[in-house]
Amino acid sequence: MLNTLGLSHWLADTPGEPCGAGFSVARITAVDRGRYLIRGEAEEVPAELTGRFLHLAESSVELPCVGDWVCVHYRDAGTQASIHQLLPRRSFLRRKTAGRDVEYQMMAANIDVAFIVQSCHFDFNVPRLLRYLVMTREDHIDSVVLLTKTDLVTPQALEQLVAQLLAMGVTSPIVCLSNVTGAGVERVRELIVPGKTYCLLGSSGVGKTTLINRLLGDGAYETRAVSATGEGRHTTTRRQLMVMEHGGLLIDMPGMRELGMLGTQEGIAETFADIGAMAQRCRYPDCRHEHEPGCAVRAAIDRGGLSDEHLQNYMKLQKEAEFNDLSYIDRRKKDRAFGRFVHSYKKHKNGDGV
Ligand SMILES: Nc1nc2c(ncn2[C@@H]2O[C@H](COP(=O)(O)OP(=O)(O)OP(=O)(O)O)[C@@H](O)[C@H]2O)c(=O)[nH]1
Ligand SMILES: [Mg+2]
Ligand SMILES: [Zn+2]
Repeated sequence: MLNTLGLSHWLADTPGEPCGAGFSVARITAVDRGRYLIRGEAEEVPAELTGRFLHLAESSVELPCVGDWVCVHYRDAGTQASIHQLLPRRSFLRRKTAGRDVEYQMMAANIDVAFIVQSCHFDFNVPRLLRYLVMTREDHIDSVVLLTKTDLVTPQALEQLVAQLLAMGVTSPIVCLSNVTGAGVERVRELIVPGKTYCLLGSSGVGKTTLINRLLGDGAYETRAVSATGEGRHTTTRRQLMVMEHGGLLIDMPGMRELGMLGTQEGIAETFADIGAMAQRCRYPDCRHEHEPGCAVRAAIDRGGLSDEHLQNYMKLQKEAEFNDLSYIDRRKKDRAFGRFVHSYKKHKNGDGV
């Protein structure tokens, strides 16, 4: 059971018993406003953090998120559990929270591959796609681009979209699919390896949940009434991990409105490696590739060896990352959202900390 959840894969570098005597290892399968679901040897059960866990956590980053491995203690004949310890993360996805203060929010942990989902209809947006690629690369997570709703565009239009991505230097595999006709869905299934964990990232309404339903088989996950016109939408509100029949692990995520670029300099450098390589030949080491003499990047654009749009994307992300890093340092001392969370959680628990 635990290996079905990807444990052997996660333990590859850390042999031995991860939790102490009397504790069991389990995986967080869902998080919904401070309430957890976990899965260990048995069925999925609700779980809560111990008072001690909350007391020791110094920021929201140290709280469990979907995909985390934790040490738990079962109660009430195994129908409830308390979470005592968070096991080290092999990878995680985080983002800057929306709002004035720059804070982290953990999205998911122990991810092997991120499916970055965009619809080839209204949602298609290259700069946004690049942000997702930068974010996942920064966290050393492999990425696959999924273009959904191919039934709504002509094959020629689709070809153009893919050409745009390739021209922008996207090197991740790209799969085009339609949840309506089923075209391309089997290619996605073939990419999924048993025991590995995949998450689906992308804007609301691009078809993430619909695809998961297709991959899991009819009615396995969320049943919802969708009319012939596609009305009757069901917006995902919580992150949730599901097990495919052949053993692949899928995490559904709510659509994201704002994607923070916290601490992503390294990811940007890798995504725009072509620009980095050219910049080595600029006359001045601090060249901003604007109007400086001897700028190798500008020269490449003039020669037609680099697209101006690609450079603009790079500069925009670079500026954003610098800004966010600065404001984060200013504000990290007061993790106010976390304080509010602990407060409401303790109230919710009525002080019955374990
Ligand atoms: N035409 C067409 N419609 C699709 C396709 N995939 C999904 N849809 C429709 O698009 C709408 C949104 O799909 P969802 O799967 O709920 O989208 P989501 O990405 O999970 O959205 P959030 O949960 O809000 O993040 C639904 O009405 C689906 O029926 C597709 O390939 N083609
Ligand atoms: Mg959804
Ligand atoms: Zn330059």
